[in-house]
Amino acid sequence: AQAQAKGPFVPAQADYQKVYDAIAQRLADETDYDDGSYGPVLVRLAWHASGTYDKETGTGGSNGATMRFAPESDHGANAGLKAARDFLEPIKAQFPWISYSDLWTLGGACAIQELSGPTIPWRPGREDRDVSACTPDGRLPDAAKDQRHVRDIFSRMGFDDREMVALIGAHALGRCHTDRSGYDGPWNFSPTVFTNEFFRLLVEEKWNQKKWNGPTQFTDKSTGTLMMLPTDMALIKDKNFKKHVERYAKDSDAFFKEFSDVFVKLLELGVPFKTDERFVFKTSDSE
Ligand code: DDH
Repeated sequence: AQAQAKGPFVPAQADYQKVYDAIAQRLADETDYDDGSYGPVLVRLAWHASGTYDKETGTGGSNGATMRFAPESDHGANAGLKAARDFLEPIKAQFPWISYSDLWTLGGACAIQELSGPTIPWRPGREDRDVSACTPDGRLPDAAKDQRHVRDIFSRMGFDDREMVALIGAHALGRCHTDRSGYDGPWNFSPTVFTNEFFRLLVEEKWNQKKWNGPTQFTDKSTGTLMMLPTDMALIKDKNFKKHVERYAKDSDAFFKEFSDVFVKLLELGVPFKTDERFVFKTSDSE
C-alpha cells in the first residue's frame, strides 16, 4: 500500500484478472437476457469497437472506445450494442482505472472464454479518445451483401481469406434481433456455447430463402428455426472461402486455434501498445 501511494497505480496481470473475474461473475448472474447470456453481445461489442480499423490511414480500431459517442453509437451496425456497454458500466465503476477501450476488448475475450471457447490472450494499453476520433459510418460489414463486400471490408483491416472465415465463425454465438438489424434468429441450437457448429451447419444443412416480409435471410430445411445471413452464405458460394468452411466444419481444434489467433489480432488493430506481454486469464471454472 505504501509503495502504491508513491506513484500512479500501475495495474498488473492480477488486477486485470480481477476485472475478468468480475465480468465472468456478472455473466453468471445476469441470465435473464436473450438466450440466457450477455456473452454474445459482449463479443459483438468488442468486434464492432475493433472492426472500424483502416490500415491505410491507421484510424479506427479498439483504441479510443469512440462508440461511446454519437455519431458512432448511432451507426446502424451498432444498433443494440448499448446493452453490452451498459452491462459493463458497473465493472467500470468498480475498476475506474481501466479504460473503456481495454474494458470492452477484455469483455469480448472474457465472454469467448466463459462460453467454452478458446483462450484469448489479451494485452492492455488502450487509451480512450474523444468524439473527434469517431470513425465514419460504413466501415463495418453489411449483411445484405456478397463475398466481394466481405473481402473489401476485411482486407481494409488487413485480414486474408482464411482469417475472414475464422472470424465470422463467431456467429456460433448469439442471434439476430428484428429490432436491431432487422434479421431474426440464431445460427445454431447452442447460441451461448462457442463451437464450430456455424460451419458444420453451413455445409451440412440445406438453406432456403426465408419467406417473410423482412430482409433476405436463409432458413435451415430441417427445422426452419435457424438462420444464415447473405454474407454467411457467401462463405460457401466462394470457393476460396469454402475450403476453410469445410476444414473448420471437420476440425474443431483447428477452428479454435485459428479463431483465437485472429480474434487477438482483431482486438489489437491500430493500438499503440507500450508492452509486448499478453495475459492469459483463468476462466471461472478453472479456479
Ligand atoms: Fe456478426 N452479426 N457479422 N460477427 N455477430 C450479428 C450478430 C453477431 C455480420 C452481421 C451481423 C462478425 C461478422 C459479421 C457476432 C460476431 C461477429 C448480427 C445480428 C448481424 C446482422 C445483430 C442483431 O440483430 O442483434 C456481418 C455482415 C458480418 C460479416 O463479417 C460479413 C464477426 C467477424 C464477429 C466476431 O465476433 C469476430 C456476434 C457474437 C453476434 C451476436 C450478437 C447478439 O446480440 O447475440
